[in-house]
Amino acid sequence: MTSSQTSSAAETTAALGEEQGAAVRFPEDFTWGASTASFQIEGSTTADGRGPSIWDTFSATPGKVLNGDTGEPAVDHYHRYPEDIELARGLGLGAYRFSIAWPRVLPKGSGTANQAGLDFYRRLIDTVLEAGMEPWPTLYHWDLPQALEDAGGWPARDTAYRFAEFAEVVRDALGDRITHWTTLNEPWCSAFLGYADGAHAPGRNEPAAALAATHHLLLGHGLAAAVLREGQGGASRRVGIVLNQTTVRPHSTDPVDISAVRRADGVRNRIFTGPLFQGAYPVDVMADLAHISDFAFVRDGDLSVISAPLDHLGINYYKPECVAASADGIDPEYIESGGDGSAYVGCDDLVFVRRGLPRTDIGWEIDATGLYDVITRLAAECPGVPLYIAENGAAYDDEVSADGGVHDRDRVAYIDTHLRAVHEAMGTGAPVKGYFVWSLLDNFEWAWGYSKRFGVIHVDYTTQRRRIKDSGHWYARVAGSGELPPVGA
Ligand code: IFM
Repeated sequence: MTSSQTSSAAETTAALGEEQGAAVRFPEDFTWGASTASFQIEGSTTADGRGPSIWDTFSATPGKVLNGDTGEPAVDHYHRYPEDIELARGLGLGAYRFSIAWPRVLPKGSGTANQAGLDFYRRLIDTVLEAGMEPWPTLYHWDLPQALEDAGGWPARDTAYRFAEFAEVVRDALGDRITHWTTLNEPWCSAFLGYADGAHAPGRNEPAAALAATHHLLLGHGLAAAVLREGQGGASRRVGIVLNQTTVRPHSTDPVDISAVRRADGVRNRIFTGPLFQGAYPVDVMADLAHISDFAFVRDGDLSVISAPLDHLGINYYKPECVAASADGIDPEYIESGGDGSAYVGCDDLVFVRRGLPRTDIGWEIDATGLYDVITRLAAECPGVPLYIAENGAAYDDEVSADGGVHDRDRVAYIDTHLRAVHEAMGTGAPVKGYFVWSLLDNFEWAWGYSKRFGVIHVDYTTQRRRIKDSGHWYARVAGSGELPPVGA
């Protein structure tokens, strides 16, 4: 590779390399946690009054999810949460991040709350607290009530108001037990994978709708954040959002590739950070997308609701992207097909390129310098806001060995390298306050079904038996000591 961006990545790698091999210490008050999400682990999709979500509908549609997998029974966390929280406690974690299924609480998305659904989350939260961990709920991790999709979904403005209604119900029922709240997880996926690319629920291929969905997700975030800050205890609540920003690198130094990066970065990153941190959609992004949407969905006052200051910002990071203006001269083997390309609305002419780096078993290239770049960029864009790595981890085809263990050395190496990148970014002054590994448990990996395992705890999907993987034992040592051991130790 000959790109300038690649050489900047190499420089960063060299910088990270200064720490490779050495023990690395994190601050005493650093939060060590693990993340999960409701639809991916709970199962019991019709129990106790839960209504259908878009993922129930989507996964029941032939051809949408690999092997026809659905959210049933997932890893039966709905019943096995005491065991799962006990396992997390045993790893010595300080925090457990999970999401609250909107259709369990408001089966039709709006209206009468389902007490049994709220009771489940109260029991879960109490169990987390009793285990000495801090519960970190996310209000929306993609399981939109189907009734709201039937009414238009996120492209419809009303959904943002229904989300604020959901936030109010949850706040009133559970607000006395929670400090750190997250409104949305990865709104890019909800908007662009769900409404443009169609690989995620609800599976629509409507670029203009994806842009409207983006705005209404952000508006929903702003409205819900305000609701969470109101009422008794509101002043002590910390409210944030989790974004999956990534570094977009150019395939070469050719100005056309640099321009390709500007466009892809616009619809992946800046379409969110502009409204959130500057109270405006970037002018160049709106110009790039003018042939798709006139952004008339933005109404007076929306942007000030969206840009209310955050108490914390979550970063989910797995891989960087690399784009080229055209496929000319690129080995076809390196051209991504079936990747996220069609989710980059307005970028259909661009080519997403692999750089020939090692990949995890979901096919994602491993490059921790991308995480360093995302952290340092966001630290500069929203100065002073505490940052949390809300998800980071790797999918590998784990097997249970004859000795009963799961020896997932590749996952340990992935997490270790990325934690070193976090530490390096902190060395530049980035206020990273915690790290949540994705994921506590193997689970339903969306369109991949159960075929991709991200957990630091293995789940046998036939028996539901849990086994802590080597990565789980390793992560427990890191969390317990606050220190990354020297590589190879
Ligand atoms: O499993 C997902 C999670 O739900 C959201 N972030 C990325 C993970 C891995 O794909």
